[in-house]
Parts: sequence; structure tokens; C-alpha cells
Amino acid sequence: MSKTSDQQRQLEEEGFLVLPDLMPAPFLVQLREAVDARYEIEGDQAGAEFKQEPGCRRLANLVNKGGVFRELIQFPRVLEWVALVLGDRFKLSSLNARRVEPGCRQAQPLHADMAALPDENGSWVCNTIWLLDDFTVENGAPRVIPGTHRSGKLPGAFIEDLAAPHPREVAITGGAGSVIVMDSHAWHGGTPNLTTRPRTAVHAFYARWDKPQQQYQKKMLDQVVQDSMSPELRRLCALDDPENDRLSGADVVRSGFMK
Ligand SMILES: O=C(O)CCC(=O)C(=O)O
Repeated sequence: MSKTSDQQRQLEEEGFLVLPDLMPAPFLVQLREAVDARYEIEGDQAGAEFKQEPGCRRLANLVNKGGVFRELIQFPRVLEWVALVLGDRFKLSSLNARRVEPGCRQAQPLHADMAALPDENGSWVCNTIWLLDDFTVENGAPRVIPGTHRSGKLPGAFIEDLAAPHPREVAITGGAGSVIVMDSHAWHGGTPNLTTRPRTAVHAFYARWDKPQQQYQKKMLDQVVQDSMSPELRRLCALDDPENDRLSGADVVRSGFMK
């Protein structure tokens, strides 16, 4: 395992970590092509299985939409960091993409993913953000308020205007091919894109085993895709897990900020 103690401390104490150049170059190329192709195919329906977001184009249910996405959710070097946040038993919660369009002037409200608070067993949501473009302060790098994953509160309890700049916010920047790991109880959100080019990321979002998935994979994945999946991948998507069926089966939208 290649974790340094500084990286570990940053993720535990500040709630986020950037893993530079994590994606092998051919994988990044393949991922970009697959994401672009999905935007082309889905047109204005992109993201509709979950929620659409003003100023952005989203994609949802990506495990269903190509082998490169199924490869992405299993990267061991990322999963070892997810395990640091969630413990050894976790599952995929959802796999989406988010493209901040040029000219998007709107910041996402600060939120915790799924509006989740840690419980007596600690953190139960962990997001990994896969950078398909360089993330800069100009093009919509996400912001985070370090340490808030340990506050035990949601930002709305303290902040009136959740889209406004926050005095303690930090922009998470990095090069294309990097991956951000976030204890996503930390208050965070996307920022405006002031450039002339889109900024795209894939979000592989994980949950502790005893909590609901954001998107119930067993319901959303085509049977032919489910039948093609290895035992490890089926386990990661909780396809054969009666407890997950009980937790995730109800038809509700589980977003931290989108209604
Ligand atoms: O893609 C990003 O900038 C992160 C956005 C985010 O935090 C979210 O959609 O929950």
C-alpha cells in the first residue's frame, strides 16, 4: 500500500485528498471518449435517470454504460483510500458524470452528499472525483470547507446563503488524470466555470455497507450487464445483498442538494 502518513492525515483531518496522475494515460483517453459518446447519445436527456442540474450536464447510471466505467469503480489504488473513510465493507452508491458548462455562473450550494451526517460508526459516504480535465479555480474546481466532515452538522444549520463564498473554503485543483477522494460529509460544492471550455468529471460515489445506495444498482443495471459482471464487481455493486435490497429499494432521490 502506497499511502503516506501526510496523505492519510489530510484525508482524516481535512476530509479530502488529491491523488495526482492516478489514471494511466490510455485509460484517461478511453474514459473521455466514453463520456463524450454518452453525452452525444443522450442529448438533452443526459442525467435524467437521476437529476439534471442547471449550468451543468450530468450523466447517471454509468455502470450500465460501458466496460471502462466498470473498470473505473474497481481501481485498487482508489478503493484503498475509500476503505480508509468507510472501513472495509462498502459498496458503490452511484456512478455519474458532471460537466460544468462554460459560462455557468452559478455555484452549487454547499452540501454533504446525500445530506448525510456521520453516525456512531463514523463516516458512511465517500466520493471520488475523476478529473477528465485540469481543475482550476477559473473552470469550476470544487470547493470544500476542511474539517467539516467532523462537525456533525449540515451547512444549512449555519449558513444562510449556501452558494456564497465561504471564508474557510479551499478550491480542490489538480491535473487531468488525477482523482480526488473526499469524505463527503465534508461541506463542499461545485463552483462557476468562467472559462470558454467545459470542465468534466466522473463521480464514483461509495457508501458504507449498512446504508442505502444513492442509485439502487440492482434496479438500474440491465440484466445482461448484471449477468456479465464478475463476483467481485457484483459484490461492489451489492447485487446479491438482501440487506441492500431492503435499504435501497425505496424509490426516492437521495441528493444532498437537488430536489
Ligand atoms: O464535479 C464537481 O465539481 C463536484 C460537484 C459536487 O460536489 C457534487 O455534484 O456533489
